[in-house]
Amino acid sequence: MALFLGLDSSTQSLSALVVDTDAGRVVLDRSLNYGQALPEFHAPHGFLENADPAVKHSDPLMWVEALERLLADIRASGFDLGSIAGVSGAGQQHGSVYLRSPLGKATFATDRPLREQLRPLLSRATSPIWMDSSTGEDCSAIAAAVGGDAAVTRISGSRATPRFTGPQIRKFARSEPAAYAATQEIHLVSSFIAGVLAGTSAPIDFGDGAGMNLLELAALGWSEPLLAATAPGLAAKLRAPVASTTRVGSIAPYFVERYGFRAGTPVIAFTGDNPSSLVGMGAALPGTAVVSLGTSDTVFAAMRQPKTDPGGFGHVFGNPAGGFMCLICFANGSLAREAVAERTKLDWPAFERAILAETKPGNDGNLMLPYFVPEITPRIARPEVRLFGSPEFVAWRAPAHAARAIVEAQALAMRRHSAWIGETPRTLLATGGASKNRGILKVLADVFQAEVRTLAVANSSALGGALRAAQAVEGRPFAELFAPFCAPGPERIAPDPSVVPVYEALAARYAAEAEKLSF
Ligand code: XUL
Repeated sequence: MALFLGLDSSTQSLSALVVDTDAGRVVLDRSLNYGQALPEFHAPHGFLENADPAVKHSDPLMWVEALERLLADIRASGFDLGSIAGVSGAGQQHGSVYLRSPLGKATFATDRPLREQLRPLLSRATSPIWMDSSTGEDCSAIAAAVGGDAAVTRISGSRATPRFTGPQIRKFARSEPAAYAATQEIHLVSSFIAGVLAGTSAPIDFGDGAGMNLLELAALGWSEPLLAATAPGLAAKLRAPVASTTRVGSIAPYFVERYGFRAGTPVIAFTGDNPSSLVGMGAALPGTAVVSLGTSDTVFAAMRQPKTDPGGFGHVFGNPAGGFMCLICFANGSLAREAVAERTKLDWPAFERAILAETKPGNDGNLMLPYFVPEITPRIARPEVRLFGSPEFVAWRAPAHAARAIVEAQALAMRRHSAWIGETPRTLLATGGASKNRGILKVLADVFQAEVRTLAVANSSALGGALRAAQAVEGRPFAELFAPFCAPGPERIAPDPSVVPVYEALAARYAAEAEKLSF
């Protein structure tokens, strides 16, 4: 029996998943929701309230307390953590933790909770997370200092992006210079949790490190010009980034004593939740793209070359299995689908029927621009919903056409903004809540002209952590691990080749209208 633990410290919850690689089975899958389990941290959705809607911070001690609570729950359930042969995991991307002395220098007494012992180490009480968009000024300054957006993209794989860590560090350094000067070590959520587990200053991996606007992709090291454009003395506060397969240490004595881990259990570098999901979906080899249909929608895929998006929307991150991955994030995902369902009074079965049985590809020329909230891709500053087509449709009196219109617009946006990758995926793996909806999957298949399949995996990011630990410790190739854990279900949703001309025409109309709104 070979058991490996994967953790996913995400925005709203912490998940733990254990795989038995000999048996090819998931033997434990548990989550803890911060809002429900830790009300004392006043973060019902994982982040703290702020008068400024652009500011989104979390308490990093909440993530640590969640770790302790979840491990305690697992132990109390009778699961022997001493049987774990390796640990890895993931964190929500871009969020950062600021320490006044390195984690590696701290020793933790086993008779007091970690949150108490870590509190004095924080040089910034709260952590900006990926939902924060308050750094527009810092993005402009970083871009200007290194020669413009194109230069930042060429170096780091993304243009200066408000939620990315570099602009967040810059804002901290200019608004709280004394606290910044007192900071000796800066972590991402991923390296912070790995460091706490291993009792060491765990380095940041290439997967998550690429979401900082600080990593030079070509050299896989911190970029001198970007460090200089971001904040003074930053290089000294970051450890050199490492490959995601790196063993960062062994489980700290604290966790051996308190939770029964075996002394010496290897801790493998943690990565970002999306790079980890790429592994957990079995999509770490080029040729398969993942469409994740969640609160926001994301499209990601492994890449053969670290190619950047000339349009400035896509990101390039390190692929934990080696090489690179791309990711494109759309803010109007489920939120927008829900808004249309509500407005048309269609429940989900009716929404699915509307697409599959009551309308046809191209939607009789009806088109929607569905920006119910400000959009990241394309950049739309204010909510903006526009309808073009028949008078009935434009007046919101054609519910079935409205259902197809939102989904076609989303699929067309995904296709348009992932075209820069330069590879037409043969298969799309769909995940997330809305991937249960056959109508949405059929539109994706037709628009992308790719077969769409779904997986049974729910916690793909935690699963990715467990598989990465197994790969690093046992040396098993990923392909061997993917077979039992990431096999797609039997259903295959095939594209209809006869609709290609219809979607070529609609894609052109969608692009022209979206262009008029974006900045
Ligand atoms: C990706 C991103 C989000 C977070 C969510 O760039 O910002 O997907 O990783 O946890």
